[in-house]
Amino acid sequence: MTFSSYQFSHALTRKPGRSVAKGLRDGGTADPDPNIFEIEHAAYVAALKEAGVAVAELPPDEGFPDSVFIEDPALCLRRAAILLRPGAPTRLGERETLRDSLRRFYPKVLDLPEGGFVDGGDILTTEREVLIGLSARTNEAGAEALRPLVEADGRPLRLVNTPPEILHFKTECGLLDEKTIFATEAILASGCFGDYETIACPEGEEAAANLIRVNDQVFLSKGHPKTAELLQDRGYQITELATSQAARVDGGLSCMSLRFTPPKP
Ligand code: CIR
Repeated sequence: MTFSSYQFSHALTRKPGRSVAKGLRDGGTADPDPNIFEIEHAAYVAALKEAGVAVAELPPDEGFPDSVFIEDPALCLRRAAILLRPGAPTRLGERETLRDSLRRFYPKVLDLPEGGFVDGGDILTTEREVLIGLSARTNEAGAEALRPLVEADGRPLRLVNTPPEILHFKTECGLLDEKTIFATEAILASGCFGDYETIACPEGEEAAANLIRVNDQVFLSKGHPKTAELLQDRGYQITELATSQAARVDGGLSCMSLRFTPPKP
């Protein structure tokens, strides 16, 4: 069986800890409630399983308040997994907490060389390329250090810009299928998607753009009725999930899992 860039057999997740209440955030949002976060996270994990994914769930890591956002410290490719270097100082150490877990699935776990910074939330992989959005967390030195590792895995890396008001590139875009990307007007205006088909996120529902395609399902953040209708009209099957607590610390659906298909030995 071959897997495309939205079909996955496995995912790695990490339960939120009590310390998630101290997670990083840009605005003055209220602290997330760890109990409600746990419930929303459990529903997310259940939806991954329902979509046909085997989920390896890691325990909370109280030392890293943002570690529920497991997508940021690593990148899972076709043949190798790469431990990245998250750009927020309090998150840099998260990379090491994933080494052993990734080794269970990947014979090759590589390290992004020191120097620059890259957050996984800035990386969008498609069938034919890997896009990396430069942002406040991902710089050019990090992206260029990543290039040879990604390209050795078989796809070119292309640098694009994340609009400055957006935390991560994928905060406001996501892959719907091999040729279609869903994105907000802010990201679309940068012209970075070239000849992909694009679907614009309805105005006022920008938080819905952090969607993920998982096998036959599109996971969509609850409370975005215009987006839900738009995607259903286009023939996508959607699974709506509550992200009220992740949103308080600038997180969403994509960042709460590493989705991958382990390479064949
Ligand atoms: C952070 O600021 O790093 C976390 N509070 C949120 C990370 C969200 N990750 C993502 O969008 N990929």
